[in-house]
Amino acid sequence: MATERPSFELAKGINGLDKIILRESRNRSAEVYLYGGHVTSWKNENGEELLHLSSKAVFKPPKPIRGGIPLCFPQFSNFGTLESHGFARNRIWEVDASPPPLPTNSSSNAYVDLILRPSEDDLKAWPHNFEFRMRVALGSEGELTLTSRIRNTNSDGKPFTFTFAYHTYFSVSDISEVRVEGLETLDYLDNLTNRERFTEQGDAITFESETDKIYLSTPAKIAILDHEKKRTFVVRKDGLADAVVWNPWDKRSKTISDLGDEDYKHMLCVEAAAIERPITLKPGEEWKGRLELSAVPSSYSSGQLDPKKVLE
Ligand code: TA6
Repeated sequence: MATERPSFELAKGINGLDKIILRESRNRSAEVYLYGGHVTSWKNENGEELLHLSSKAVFKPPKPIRGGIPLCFPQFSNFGTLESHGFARNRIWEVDASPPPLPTNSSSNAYVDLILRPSEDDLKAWPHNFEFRMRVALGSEGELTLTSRIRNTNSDGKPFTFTFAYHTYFSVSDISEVRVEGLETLDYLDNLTNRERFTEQGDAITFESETDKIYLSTPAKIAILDHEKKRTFVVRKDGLADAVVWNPWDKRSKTISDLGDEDYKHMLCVEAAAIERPITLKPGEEWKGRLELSAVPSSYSSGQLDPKKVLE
């Protein structure tokens, strides 16, 4: 259990925006912008960046930052009447100096607690009082954990309902050489065909064209195998039933102004999410959604790119 006080640095990032830097032993680090409560960097002991940040990312409100880990709340995509992916990703968050206790298994004290509360304007668009607390922690093994706690603080007795995603952009060496394991045989909604429902066939998921799928009722662990880098990302999630897999590929990339034309080759979004069954909270109730990311050498599974061993 971490008993020490959190250890982080507050610094100025791009365009003078405030950012938090977390450092762990052996060069490992992570960066979080208060703008969006947005993790923009996660580096391993060799200083290698593990998240993809768009080569054309715009660090200028109100444009959300393209890459890293945007937070989709209170709405995923256009599942509702709000702006796409909700407003949490383009609001200024604050450091939460006295969060309610949150037990952790890590001995690391490289973490920060952030909080978002709605502004008057937010309340006009979405008339619900909430407290969205998020802890970003860099563990002693280099794992990155994001724990979100969302509480209904309405005083009018009304419940509210939301959808949510950690829209994580992983950095991969070559998208054509990447496989995702853990989602095979599951049902998904295909965003490219009006969210028609299909069942995934075959083995691991590989990529050779635009992909935008919402996998439903997914397991707690998903592996992303980067053959060229001999690296496996392991996504562990809790409270987040669904998983979105997105790569815009070449044509669609050209329609996204803040994404470089070639970026799609080096990124893959695998997003722990709650979409199919939105979360409803009564006043006073709190929801928790946890994401843990680790990056392990694929040799970790005895020299083979064998995700089953990682997933077991
Ligand atoms: O999570 C996949 C997705 O919803 C795609 O449909 C795609 O539009 C992507 O997110 C990016 O959305 P954004 O609003 O950041 O351009």
